[in-house]
Amino acid sequence: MAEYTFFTHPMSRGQIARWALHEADADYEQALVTWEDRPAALLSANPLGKVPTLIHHAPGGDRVITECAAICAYLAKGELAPTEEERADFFRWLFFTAGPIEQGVTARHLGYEPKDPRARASVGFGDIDVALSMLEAHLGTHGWVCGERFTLADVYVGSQVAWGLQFGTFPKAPAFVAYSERCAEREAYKAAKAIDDALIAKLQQES
Ligand SMILES: N[C@@H](CCC(=O)N[C@@H](CS)C(=O)NCC(=O)O)C(=O)O
Repeated sequence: MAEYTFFTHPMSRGQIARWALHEADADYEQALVTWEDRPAALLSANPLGKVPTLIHHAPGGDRVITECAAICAYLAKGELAPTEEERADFFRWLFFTAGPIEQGVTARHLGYEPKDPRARASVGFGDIDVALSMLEAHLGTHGWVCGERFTLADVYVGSQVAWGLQFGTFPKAPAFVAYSERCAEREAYKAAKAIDDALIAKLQQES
C-alpha cells in the first residue's frame, strides 16, 4: 500500500495537494472522485466530501489531513519546511492566504463583499484590497514566502496567486506575475500539472 491515499478531482484544489505531494516526493495513490458519486472512504474521512482529502497511512494508524494549506504544512519536512528563522513568514503568509485572502476574493467574486465598516471589522479579510496589497508587497520584496528559499508554503500561496491571476480575482501586479512564473518553473509543479492536465483532457473527451 502507498504511504498516502489522495482523494482528488483534476479540476479542483486537489491540484495544490498534488503539487505538494510531488515536491515532497511522497509515495501516494490517487483516488479519483466524481462529484456525483463520492466514495464511502472519502465521506468517512471527510463528511463534507471535499477534495483534496489525504489519508496518511502512518505506522501508528491512519491520519486524515484536509485543507490544502494544512496538507502543505503537514508535508513540509527537511528542506521544504521552514527553519526557525523562517517560521513566522511560513505560518503568517500560509494562514493569511488560506484565510483572509481566499475568503476575501471569494466573497468579492460572489458579490458578498461587505462595504459597511462595521461588517468589514468582523470579517477576517477586512479590506480585501489592503489584504492583497500586503501579500503583493511581501512577494515583491522576497523571492519566496520565506525569503530567498522555496518552502511548501509557496505551493499554497503560489497556487492561490496563479488561480487569482487566471480568474481575474487578483490584480495583474508585476510582483504576483513574477512570483507565479517562478513557481511554474518548479519541476514538481510541472510534473503534477501534467498529470492533472491529462486527466482533465480525458474527462473532456468522455463528456
Ligand atoms: N478549504 C478546502 C476547500 C476544499 C474545496 O472546497 N474543494 C472543492 C473543490 S476545489 C470541492 O471539493 N468541492 C466539491 C463539493 O464541495 O461538493 C481546502 O482548502 O482544501
